[in-house]
Amino acid sequence: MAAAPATAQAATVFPKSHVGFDSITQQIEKKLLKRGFQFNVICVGQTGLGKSTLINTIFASHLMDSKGRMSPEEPIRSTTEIQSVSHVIEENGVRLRLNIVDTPGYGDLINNDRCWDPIVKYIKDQHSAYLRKELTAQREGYLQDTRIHCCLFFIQPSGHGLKPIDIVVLKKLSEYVNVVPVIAKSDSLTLEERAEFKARIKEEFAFHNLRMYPYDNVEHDHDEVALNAVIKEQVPFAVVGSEKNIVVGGQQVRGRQNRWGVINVEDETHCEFVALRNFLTRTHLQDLIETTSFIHYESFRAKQLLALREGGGYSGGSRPISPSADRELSRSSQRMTMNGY
Ligand SMILES: Nc1nc2c(ncn2[C@@H]2O[C@H](COP(=O)(O)OP(=O)(O)O)[C@@H](O)[C@H]2O)c(=O)[nH]1
Ligand SMILES: [Mg+2]
Repeated sequence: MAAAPATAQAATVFPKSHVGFDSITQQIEKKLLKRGFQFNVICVGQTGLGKSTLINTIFASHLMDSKGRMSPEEPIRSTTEIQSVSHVIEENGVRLRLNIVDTPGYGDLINNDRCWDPIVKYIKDQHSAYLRKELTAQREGYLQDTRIHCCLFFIQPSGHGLKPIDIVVLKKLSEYVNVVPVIAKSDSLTLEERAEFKARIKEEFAFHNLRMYPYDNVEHDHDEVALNAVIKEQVPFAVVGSEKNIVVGGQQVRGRQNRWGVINVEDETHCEFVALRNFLTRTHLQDLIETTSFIHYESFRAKQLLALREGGGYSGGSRPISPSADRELSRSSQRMTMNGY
């Protein structure tokens, strides 16, 4: 972003009677509520790690079919191609359009050479589609946004560490998207094993310089820095998902029965599901959306504009860009140069 021009510090004036501009916050809220919000999540990880189940558990709704069937008559489904499902969920008048993208269980095959390519391509294609819309001369007032705001990366609860392929894929993905890693099915580890596994994964993140979300930002205030420090300590979240209710102490809770007893998904002493859900929905939803736009999309856009300026042409999308968009692209590229990009 361009730096604001320096101006003399203005003194604050308090009007003598109520003017009414303080209602701007309600005006904005009304407009935003009418429009609703869009949140796009992609799930990456091997088949059977509980991706569909976790999404359904986070949003407390049956949004994705799980291979773990709801009834024994249903056939077993497994994900073989990138698919997205959209739902509008509503809470206290706030509408959230949720787009969940399920990816083929990468790493399932014998030859996993470049198996991450379709996933990375999918993420870039959404940036490219947005750029195209942004540059189209007669653009609509509101752009449909399919850019991925969050990539939930499922780590197998092996107890050993990341697999070499995980490191390669995490490196690639984190260039384009906010990556939130989770230790899948953490009920298969004891609390000690879980702590050791987590420490090992953290070491690997640091050693391989893997940049996980949330990021440091100079604009963060003291509270945001403190909150992010807590989150960074918790990442990767050791989660358990379940769509089944079980009865604990006379109460219905979402949980799993395993050979050691009952896991209450929402009990913070059992797993970190609640911490993950709070992080994704209650504290960082807006930041995930903003970071996608200001960091990931901005860097994609800058690269595309640079490529165009250097005569390489627009290389982001699979379709050629329209002549009017091309003209707008070069104008916008000039503007960016003037603004110091
Ligand atoms: N033990 C355990 N099993 C789980 C958990 N989450 C899902 N499962 C089970 O694992 C199987 C695969 O889950 P699914 O969500 O379809 O995995 P996906 O292929 O990654 O989408 C199902 O039988 C689920 O009930 C979990 O946290 N712990
Ligand atoms: Mg699935």
